[in-house]
Amino acid sequence: MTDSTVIVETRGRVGLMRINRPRQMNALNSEVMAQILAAVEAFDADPDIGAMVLAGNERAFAAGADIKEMAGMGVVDHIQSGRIAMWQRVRSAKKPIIAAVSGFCLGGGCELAMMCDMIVASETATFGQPEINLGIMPGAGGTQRLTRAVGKALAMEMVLNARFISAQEALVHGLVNRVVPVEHFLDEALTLAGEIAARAPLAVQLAKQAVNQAFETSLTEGLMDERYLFYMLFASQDQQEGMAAFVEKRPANWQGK
Ligand code: CO8
Repeated sequence: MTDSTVIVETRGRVGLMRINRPRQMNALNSEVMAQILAAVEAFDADPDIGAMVLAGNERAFAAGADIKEMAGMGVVDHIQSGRIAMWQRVRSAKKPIIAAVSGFCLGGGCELAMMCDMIVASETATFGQPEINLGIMPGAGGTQRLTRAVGKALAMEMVLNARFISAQEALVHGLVNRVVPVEHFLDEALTLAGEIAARAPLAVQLAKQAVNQAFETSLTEGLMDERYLFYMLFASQDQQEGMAAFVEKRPANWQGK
């Protein structure tokens, strides 16, 4: 299925999605986004999958939304198509998604990576929100998630002045989890996803939800949600199994129940 604009496969308990428009720098047109969303939702519903990896290729994770597709759109087209609202469905996945980023990660591409839960970057990764060069601004989280991740000072430069940052800068500023040589970036992301996919599934899902609450809500709301989610896990078999396994000094056998 290499003619598909998103190559979808499984590696053990990890669902892998690779954006495949190399001649267009993996620009995110409607077809690519529809395929990513379909794959995310299918993996999310599949009990044999515990985590996902979203990747591009070595040269580009994605150089943004497809400018050629967007050029003729008006405000009414945007409102009626609801395209940006649909992208939010990536963020709505219950299972963790790791973005494996190499090369250009710009505009909507950077926003898509930031909708994921972690970012593994290659040494060549370049992050930016250059929408200002097109006379527009980020519309899918680039002013919000980026600012919370890297802080106001750097976000202002990136959004208002199209400053690109390297993988190392992104690491220093907390945008990415780790930076690895380009030949390893996909394997590193798959390994990390595989480790998480082997953990207690319910606890992973609720813990992801709780960390996202910290990122997206006030501390008071986040603490209340965290407490509620913590209590909920005490209704699971995995909680009993995990604690019994600790006491009995044996590995836990997770059921996801
Ligand atoms: N859209 C469409 N085509 C693109 C895009 C893009 N974002 N980026 C690259 N391409 C195409 C080029 O047009 C070119 O095609 P062709 O060969 O037919 O001319 C091909 O990919 C290769 O690109 P370049 O020749 O430009 O390659 P370079 O190595 O010289 O440059 C860059 C690489 C720096 C990545 C350059 O292509 C570039 O600046 N791209 C645009 C980056 C950008 O502005 N991104 C932001 C887009 S706007 C956005 O993402 C808003 C999101 C809002 C939310 C979603 C709304 C629905």
